[in-house]
Amino acid sequence: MNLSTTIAGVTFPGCFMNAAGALCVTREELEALGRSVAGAIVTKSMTIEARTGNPEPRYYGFPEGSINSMGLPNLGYRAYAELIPQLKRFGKPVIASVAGLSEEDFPTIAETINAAQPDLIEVNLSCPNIPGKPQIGYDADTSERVLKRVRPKITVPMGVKLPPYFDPAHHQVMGTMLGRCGIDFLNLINSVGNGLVVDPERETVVIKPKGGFGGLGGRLIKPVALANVRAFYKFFGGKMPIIGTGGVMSGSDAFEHILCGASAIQVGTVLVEEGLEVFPRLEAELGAVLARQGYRSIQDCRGRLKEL
Ligand code: ERO
Repeated sequence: MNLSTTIAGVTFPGCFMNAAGALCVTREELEALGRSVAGAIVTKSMTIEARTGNPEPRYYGFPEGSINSMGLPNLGYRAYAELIPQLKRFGKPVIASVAGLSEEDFPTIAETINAAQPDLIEVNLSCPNIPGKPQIGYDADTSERVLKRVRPKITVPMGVKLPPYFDPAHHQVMGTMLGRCGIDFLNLINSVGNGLVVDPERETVVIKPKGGFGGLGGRLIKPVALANVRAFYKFFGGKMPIIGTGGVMSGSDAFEHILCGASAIQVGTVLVEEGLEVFPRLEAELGAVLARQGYRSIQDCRGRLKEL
């Protein structure tokens, strides 16, 4: 089965890739992604200065998913700008994930990273884990200001990684705003922010930062992710490329994302839990589901979810 796909004119040899944050902070991790079956290399979201991130424990996996409060551990944007040309030698697209601790950081990072010419740039407006800093993506005015400052700095396809929204009114407001910002693709969704997981035996939280509050990922967030992929797919009339992220543990989960409108799939929790071997497994499983359902490619079934 041909699982290649296209996002904003860039061709990916396979539709599965890591979600920003999952096994993609260091040079070694990024090179391992390059050697793997992953269809792209996505960097950790980067800030101006290198960061060690929040205190540990800051990631916890449990049967239904995961909770994290990593706190943006990354090498700093200058290091990633140097790495990107080397990563491109693996012959698959490189997606640079740009974050920031203030509005000013975003255009600064974007300009230098764009000069390193990754294949695409993803602007992360949805980090839930920096104490005292709300997610930009929950404020449409701030999001618009940031995106309009970043847009002129970027010549490669520019996407936005959004948090989940839980009301059609918010999809409407954000979709309308994004339509004014010259966005080339969306990545939906980041983790479901500020969840709380409790260990009843120890009577404790399971991660240290922010009193145990953190971003939820994995199996339990799939319906929220699918709803956001579907809502934005419909808002843009199928014309906005979407990377579906959230709750993909199997090829069948990926198929559901594609039916809802995703063109490619990112995996976080399952990659952290299973390692790089997850990519051939997901490809085999998705290939089998597509064949069973009578589709010949991802494009064939993208968005074809039936309503009752
Ligand atoms: O804590 C983090 O580094 C982090 N965790 C997430 O679940 N999503 C993020 O976007 C993020 C940092 C940008």
